[in-house]
Amino acid sequence: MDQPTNKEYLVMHRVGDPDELRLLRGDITNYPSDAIVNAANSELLPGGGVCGAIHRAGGPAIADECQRIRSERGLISPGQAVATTAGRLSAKYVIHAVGPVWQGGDQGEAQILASCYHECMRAADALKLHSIAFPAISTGIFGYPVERAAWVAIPSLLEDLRCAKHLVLVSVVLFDQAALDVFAAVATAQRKPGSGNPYEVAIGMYE
Ligand code: AR6
Repeated sequence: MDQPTNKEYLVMHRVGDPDELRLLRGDITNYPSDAIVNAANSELLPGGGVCGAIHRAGGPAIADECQRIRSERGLISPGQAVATTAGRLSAKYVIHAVGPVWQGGDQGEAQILASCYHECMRAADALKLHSIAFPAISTGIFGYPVERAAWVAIPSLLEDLRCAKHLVLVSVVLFDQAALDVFAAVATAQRKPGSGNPYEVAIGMYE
């Protein structure tokens, strides 16, 4: 399956009925989902990138709750996630996940990144949410190569979605077209014979 060119598209990765992993381009701050995930820092401070955008759009209630959590729990380790209010956002919760800083790949970065996805999925399912949306954690300021991140994110999310009790829709909202193309290519490659991935993948177009 080739990726479309010069068109907006989304990738639908059907895991069951109605469970679906969706990959698309967009701004996660206005994406409709019960929870959106923030690519956070260990201090849970409003930073740059998607974190800054989420705090700006959601307003000070998010940073206030982050500060409360920080004073109770201390630093959040890479690979962990905590849920807060979503403030003014349409989501019910923001789940703050601390990704790994890329250090060349032999410092456990992949395991830490997988843990981020697993912890967010576990938290959202425990909150009995039906939908969750992720950015490509660690692939901006933290420097994780996008293709390697996709090879961690997609199998982690598929595995967790299959086991989830409440979650039925998991979206990965990629900020730029290049990142979506990479994630779409990885999703498609996972369907290759012998990949062991039994799921159906479809690419839908929209104008
Ligand atoms: N919607 C979706 N994705 C976005 C958006 C958006 N509105 N804005 C950026 N991205 P980054 P990290 C993408 O740097 O690498 C912060 O300061 C972006 O293109 O936000 O995990 C935190 O506080 C990239 O692909 O997060 C931490 O200190 C992806 O989101 C540190 O940066 C992640 O990029 C975390 O770095």
